[in-house]
Formats: sequence, C-alpha cells, structure tokens
Amino acid sequence: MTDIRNIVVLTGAGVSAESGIDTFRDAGGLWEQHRVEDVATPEAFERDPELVLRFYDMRREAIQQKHPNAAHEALARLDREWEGGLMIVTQNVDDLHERAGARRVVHMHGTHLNAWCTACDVRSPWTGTLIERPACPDCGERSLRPDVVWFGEMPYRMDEIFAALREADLFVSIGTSGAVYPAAGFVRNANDLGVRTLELNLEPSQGSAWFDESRHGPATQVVPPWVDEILAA
Ligand code: BJW
Repeated sequence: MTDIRNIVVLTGAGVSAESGIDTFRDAGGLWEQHRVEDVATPEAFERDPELVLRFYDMRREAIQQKHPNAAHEALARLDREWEGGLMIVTQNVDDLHERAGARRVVHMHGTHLNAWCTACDVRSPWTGTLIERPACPDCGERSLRPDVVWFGEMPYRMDEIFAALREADLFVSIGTSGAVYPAAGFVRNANDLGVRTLELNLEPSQGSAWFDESRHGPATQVVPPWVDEILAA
C-alpha cells in the first residue's frame, strides 16, 4: 500500500446505521406506506408538500439526537493523519462525519441542516421545521425546501468528485447499497481509470463484483482496522 497517495472514500447510509439512523433498506424502503422513491422527488414535493416536509422535518429532528460512531471517528482520524489527498464523498444528509471531526467531506446529496430558498436560491443553516412554510431569512419569500438532492436532480459537486477520482490511487466504498446513481457508478469509473477499489459493507452490495476487494461486516468493526492499516502502511 506504500504507493497510495490519493484516496476517495464514498460513504452511504450504512456508515450511520450504528448511530441509530435507519438506512433506506432498513426502513423497508417505506415511510407511512409511501415508497422512499415517491417521497424523495421534486414531483412528490409539488404534489404533496406537507407529506414531504413532514418526512424531512422528522428526519432533521432525529439526526440532531444521534452521535457519530466508531466508523465516523476512524474516518475523521484518517482525515487528520493522512498527509496525501483525501476526499470523503458522502451520500448521507446527516452531519456525523463533521461532528466526528472530518473536514474533507463532500455532501453530494446535500444536507438536512440547510434550507434552500427556491425564490432567491440562497441556502440557510436550518435546524427547525419547514412544515409551517417559514419565510426565507434572506428574501422573505415562503419558498424554502430541504437542501437535499432528490431523484431526477443533479447531485452536488460532481466536477470536484470526478476530478478527485481521476487523481485517486484508491477508491473505498463504505455502507452503500450501490443502488443509486451516479454514486453507484463510481466503482466502474474507478475501474476504467485503473484506480484500486475496496468495498467495506455489511454484505455484498449490488456492485460488489466490480471491487478488487470486499470486506464484509458492520462499519464500526471493519472501518477502524482498515484506517489503522492504511495509516501504518
Ligand atoms: C451497513 C450497515 C452497517 C447497513 N455497516 N453497512 C436507471 C438506471 C440508472 C440510473 C437511473 C435509472 N433511473 C433513474 C436513474 C437515476 C437515479 C437513480 O439512481 N435511480 C435508481 C433508483 C435506479 N439517480 C438520480 O436521479 C440522481 N441524479 C442523477 O442521476 O442526475 C443525473 C446525473 C447523471 C450523470 C452524472 C451526474 C448526474 C439523484 C439521486 C438522489 C438520491 N437521493 C436520495 C435521497 C436524499 C435525501 C434523503 O435522504 O431523503 O439519497 S435517495 C437515497 O439513496 C439517499 C441515499 O443517499 C441514496 C443511497 O442510499 P444508500 O446510502 O446506498 O443506502 P441504502 O439503504 O440503499 O443501503 C445501505 C447499505 O448499507 C446496504 O448495502 C446495507 O447492507 C449496508 N449497511 N448497516 C455497514 N452497520
């Protein structure tokens, strides 16, 4: 591993599961009898804003009661101690990587802790609810929505992520099912670029066959030893 300088880590819901945040699969893909795909879309927000805002208000409140686990802590240690390039790309909209101390984090699916005003395009830090349609702190319009990326929308900072993948020597995917694109395609992008790939997941993901190596188990048990290993190399 001595030839590794630049690392891209992709994390998904599985890294926060042991902090008590349901993965999309754990929840059975259902919320109040609605498929997650039917709530996490701009069309659903247009059709039934109350339903969608209630879903996100509940989750925004829940994440603020949760705490980083040993996997978040290990990745924060990697961030502190790894002298080479590192990008932690997370699909998660919680802030547990940051609360563990990681700094080189990219939220490709946005964050629960911002509200986005579709009238003035300003994003404001937000910890409360949106269901009562509060005014935008910037322009005063009542046009706030959760600052998360729904199906059919463009994930954030894709240019930076692809640039990091092009420079990477190692791509590590942690706690993600490999079901949602474009993140699910990063392993194929890495393969095409000749980047070494490693999967750390509870079980084989949908993209498992594309990885050079897979290690299976709970994130709190497989991530810390991997970080120890890479920092010792
Ligand atoms: C553990 C564990 C433990 C459990 N330890 N592990 C047909 C083909 C291909 C693509 C498409 C298609 N039709 C439509 C598309 C595109 C679409 C898509 O992918 N759809 C699929 C359903 C097929 N994608 C989009 O629309 C995206 N935009 C887009 O593509 O724009 C065009 C574009 C093109 C080219 C380049 C760039 C852009 C946008 C996707 C937005 C996803 N948004 C959501 C909601 C965010 C807000 C919210 O939180 O509500 O993001 S959906 C949801 O899925 C959320 C997650 O970030 C995302 C991924 O889920 P994740 O993290 O993988 O969670 P799970 O639950 O699925 O898996 C957990 C894993 O952890 C499991 O494997 C467990 O085993 C494991 N695990 N406990 C370790 N303790």
